[in-house]
Amino acid sequence: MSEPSAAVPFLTVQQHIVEEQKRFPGSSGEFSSLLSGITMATKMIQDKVRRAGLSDILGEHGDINVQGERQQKLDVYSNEVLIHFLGLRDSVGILASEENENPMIVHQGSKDANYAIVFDPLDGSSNIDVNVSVGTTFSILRRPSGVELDDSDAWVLQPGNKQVAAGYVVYGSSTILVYSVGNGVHGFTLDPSLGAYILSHPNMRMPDQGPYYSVNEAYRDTFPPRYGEYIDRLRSGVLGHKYASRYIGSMVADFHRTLLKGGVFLYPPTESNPQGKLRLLYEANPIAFLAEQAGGMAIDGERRVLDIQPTSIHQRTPLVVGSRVELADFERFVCQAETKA
Ligand code: P6P
Repeated sequence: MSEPSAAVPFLTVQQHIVEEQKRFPGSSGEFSSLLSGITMATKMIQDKVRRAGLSDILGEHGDINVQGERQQKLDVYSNEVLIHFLGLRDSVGILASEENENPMIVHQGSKDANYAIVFDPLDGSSNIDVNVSVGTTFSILRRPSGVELDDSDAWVLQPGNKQVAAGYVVYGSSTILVYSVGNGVHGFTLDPSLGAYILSHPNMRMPDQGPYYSVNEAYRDTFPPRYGEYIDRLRSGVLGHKYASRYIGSMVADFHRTLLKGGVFLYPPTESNPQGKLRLLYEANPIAFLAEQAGGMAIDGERRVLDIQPTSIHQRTPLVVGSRVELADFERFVCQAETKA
């Protein structure tokens, strides 16, 4: 069982969000209700992830999802659990998932339905069978004024700077929930003996500079040339030290390390994914929100990710996210060079 320490008060995530939502006059407990949907669902997901090798849940579900990817059984389970628990909240009007082609309307006609939740139920799921960390990402948007439930696109196709909350759960050597409601970034470690997420990383700050760059270098030949030259700069020591490379191939895990240790994570445009591989609404936006709240930065190679106006629910974007020193150098070396070109 986690023991309280003088440095960190012994708080559950529910107790923490009650304090946080006092910043939102009239929020009437909506956030704690929404977040309890996330915590309940992810506790069930992590239980399956931890036992994936023991139950008949490994391997492919056989179906192909909207991304054209073979659905892993855990993908399907995770999606169904999140839809169930988030759909129970009267304050939720729209759910949108990486696994579903279209947004889902819940609580038709409820006057309290003021939030849309966009999520990737199990990011990195291709790593499940080889026991590599995977994650759940979520983004919470407020209903645009004057928009009805049946205009579900209007609810979700909002720029990331409209997010009222965002976060992820990383199912790694421990299960950690990281979230922000715009008042800093806070991390909670699941205590299996209590079945509760306990505050373990209050007020997380991304180091101004880090030791690592994180990119799939197998595609380097198809990056825009300046990206490869930028990576060479990091390796050369021009920023004060020679960077090491870390790449897990699971965005949530790669970002979680970047948040804790600093550095830069990149998924550039490639030949097979000229718009980048990562999804704007439920991968890049929540990550960018957290990065900025923790003192870091997130761009799409040209502009702030959070300022991108989405045009479709599953649209992709390039992503460069991380510490201020590395991102400022990227902007000078890559963005400004391309502007001059
Ligand atoms: P690649 C996992 O499939 C994912 O969507 C992200 O979690 C991860 O960052 C990326 O794809 C890895 O892609 O092309 O390097 O295998």
